[in-house]
Amino acid sequence: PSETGRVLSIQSHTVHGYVGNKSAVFPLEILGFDVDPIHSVQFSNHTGYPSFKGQVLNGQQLWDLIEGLETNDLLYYTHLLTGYIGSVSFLDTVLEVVNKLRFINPKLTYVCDPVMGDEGKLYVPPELVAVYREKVVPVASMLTPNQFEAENLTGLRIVTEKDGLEACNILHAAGPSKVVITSINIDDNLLLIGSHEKEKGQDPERFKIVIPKIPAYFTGTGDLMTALLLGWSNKYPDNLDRAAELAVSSLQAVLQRTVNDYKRSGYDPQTSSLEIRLIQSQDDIRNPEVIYKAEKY
Ligand code: ATP
Ligand code: PLP
Ligand code: PXL
Repeated sequence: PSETGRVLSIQSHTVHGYVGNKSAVFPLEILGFDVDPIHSVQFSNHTGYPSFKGQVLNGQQLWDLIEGLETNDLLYYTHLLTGYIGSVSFLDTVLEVVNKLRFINPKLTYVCDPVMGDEGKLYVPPELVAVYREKVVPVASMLTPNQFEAENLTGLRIVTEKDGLEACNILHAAGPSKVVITSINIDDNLLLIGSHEKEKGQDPERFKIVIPKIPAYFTGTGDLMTALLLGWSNKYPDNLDRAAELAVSSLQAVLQRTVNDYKRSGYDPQTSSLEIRLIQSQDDIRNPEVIYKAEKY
């Protein structure tokens, strides 16, 4: 395992609950990273609640923070992590941040969760899709779309395992050497597909992990998943399958604990979105027991 690093994480902040930076920063710190969070929004709670209030950072305000860091020579990062981004102007500024960080550290790893929607529905402005496809994917080192996002980025309809693998190939050709499609719905399972193109133009190493679907709806799991993939793939840079086994096993432990806690307090986990029991799961994040195994193709 190699050394850990310094992560700039540009994501949402919620006062209450665990999505965005609230779901990514703590696990990365547990895995030994220094994490500098920039909060792209500050909301009372995630947007799945009946209401929310708060502030949205614009592109200029993001750039102000970057300039503040630059003036003090604080812009050396090993990793940039981005998740949900709500506007084209903010995403364009993120692209400028990628450029600047790569100028300072040409080896910067940019881990991008191209959050656009789920289950056939977009929850970002439709203009963002083209910006992700044309400008963001080409500069990403690792990309972690879900099924719907991979469809939007590739133009493929993804129904089978084979479609998922095909989508990974298209995404590699567009830029990122590591691609993880975090979930494809197949019957009662979620299928994760990972692909690592170790040399440009060579056949990628590919694997899948089958995850039984828990009958509950969680929020912030995608954000936690991408953070864990960043963390473990930095420790195992040449074993994306190993990194994904560790990430999935931690995440499933968090989700099991979450469901059990809600049930114990007499709550039906199927009625609304659950806040993940992140802090209570710190041992499962630091030292996951690998229960979910990768199968190589
Ligand atoms: P994005 O952040 O890219 O929008 P997402 O939030 O849609 O992605 P998913 O792919 O849906 O992310 O989920 C991420 C991971 O969370 C999956 O790989 C899976 O391990 C886990 N997960 C989410 N919901 C469930 C569930 N109901 N049962 C089991 N695992 C789940
Ligand atoms: N729903 C809305 C309205 C969102 O803004 C987001 C932001 O990412 C999500 C769902 C995504 O949640 P998850 O990452 O758990 O799929
Ligand atoms: O990725 C989850 C997420 C991130 N940020 C905000 C959200 C959500 C999910 O609802 O509301 C602000």
